[in-house]
Amino acid sequence: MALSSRTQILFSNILKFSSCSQLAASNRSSSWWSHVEMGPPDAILGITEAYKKDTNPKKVNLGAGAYRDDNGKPYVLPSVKAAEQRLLSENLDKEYAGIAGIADFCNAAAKLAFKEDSVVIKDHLNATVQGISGTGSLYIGAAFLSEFLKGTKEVYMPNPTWGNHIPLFRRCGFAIKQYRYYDSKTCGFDFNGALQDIAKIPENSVILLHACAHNPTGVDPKHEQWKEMSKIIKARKIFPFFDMAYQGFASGDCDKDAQAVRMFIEDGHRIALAQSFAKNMGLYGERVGAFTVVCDSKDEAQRVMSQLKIIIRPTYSNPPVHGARIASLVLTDPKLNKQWLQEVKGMADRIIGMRTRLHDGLKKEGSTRNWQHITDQIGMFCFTGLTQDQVEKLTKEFSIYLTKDGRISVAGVSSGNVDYLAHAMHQVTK
Ligand code: PGU
Repeated sequence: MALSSRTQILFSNILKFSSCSQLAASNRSSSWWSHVEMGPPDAILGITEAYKKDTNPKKVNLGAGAYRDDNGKPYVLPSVKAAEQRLLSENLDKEYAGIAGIADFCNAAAKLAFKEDSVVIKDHLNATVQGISGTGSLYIGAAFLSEFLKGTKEVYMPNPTWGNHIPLFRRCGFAIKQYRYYDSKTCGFDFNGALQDIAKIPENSVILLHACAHNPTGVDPKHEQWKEMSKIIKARKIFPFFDMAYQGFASGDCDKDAQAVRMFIEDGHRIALAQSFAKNMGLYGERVGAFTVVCDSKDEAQRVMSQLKIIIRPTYSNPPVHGARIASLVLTDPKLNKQWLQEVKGMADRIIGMRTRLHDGLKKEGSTRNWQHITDQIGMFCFTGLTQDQVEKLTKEFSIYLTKDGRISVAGVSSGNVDYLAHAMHQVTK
């Protein structure tokens, strides 16, 4: 039966349309995402993924910096558990926090960093917001500086630094530069190199400083060296941004570990500060942190605060409440606070003990190399000096997982694996 001419036109239009859309589909190789390439695994968190797949019962994960107890198990701090139980009994609601987070938490975090009697706290010079742990706090900070610091849009980072600093600042529009930090000959701080490089940093650039327990090297400037750095950073009009992810983990004492931050304030710097409670409260997955800009006046701090909120609002609207409520209670309840400070010291001391046992174990194995840096370095990490080949061997032959740069998380070393680690390290370095 012949089709009417109108129906014929309709059919031919449908055919034309469908061949057009086939063409469009073939132009984009049939999928919206066919051009998306496989990205590399994360240099730190990718290690944990590889470790989980390994079936060797002797496997050891020294990749990500996460504290383990001496049985190799994740550690929920008793002070944190007690705070959590108290919060549960209070039957709190789950309403949104404000954009800047829980105010009591922000105040307590700032006091932990600057100390209660600091001019920052007494004169209300701080604009402090709750952040999504250390990373989210750094990100809000980098976004704020990118928008409001009238400067070079260059950030100078220690070489080396925590791997994630680089893409984080880059995404916020900064050009990434470095200053000398680690001296592989001495396995220590390259003080002269750092000073020379800082002296060349253009005015109004940002310098990123690890407040304590430098990651990945475990090497911190000494008090007098910080003093010199503070002087030159001030003279050159460079903006200091402190990343304090390990307060308490370097010396076991939260006040001592804040000495660089407090010294810069005493020296008249206006700083930015990112804090994390992942490590010192073991609140890793709860994502508790804070970001502070220290301002010239209370009024300026309020204006800065308003802009931080404007950045946060479209980013994640407002931060999660549970972890910040825990941290707030642990920081403000005198009994819980005292208990927590002891627990932080306990974690730091266990790590220091493991450094000695690893060092002695290598000697017992017969290693003639100088391993003194294992005990000299501080904080969660040891920058072993192992080459990439040696790291690969450790992983392939002994199922010991660590980052390619030879960094081990000493927080993952325990009585049960320290001898095995010493043996394996000797085997790949002898
Ligand atoms: N800043 C530094 C210097 C860090 O080492 C880390 C964590 C952070 C900030 C961010 O930690 P938050 O968990 O966001 O508070 N570095 C660890 C943990 C694993 C990772 O890379 O995130 C590490 O192993 O280097």
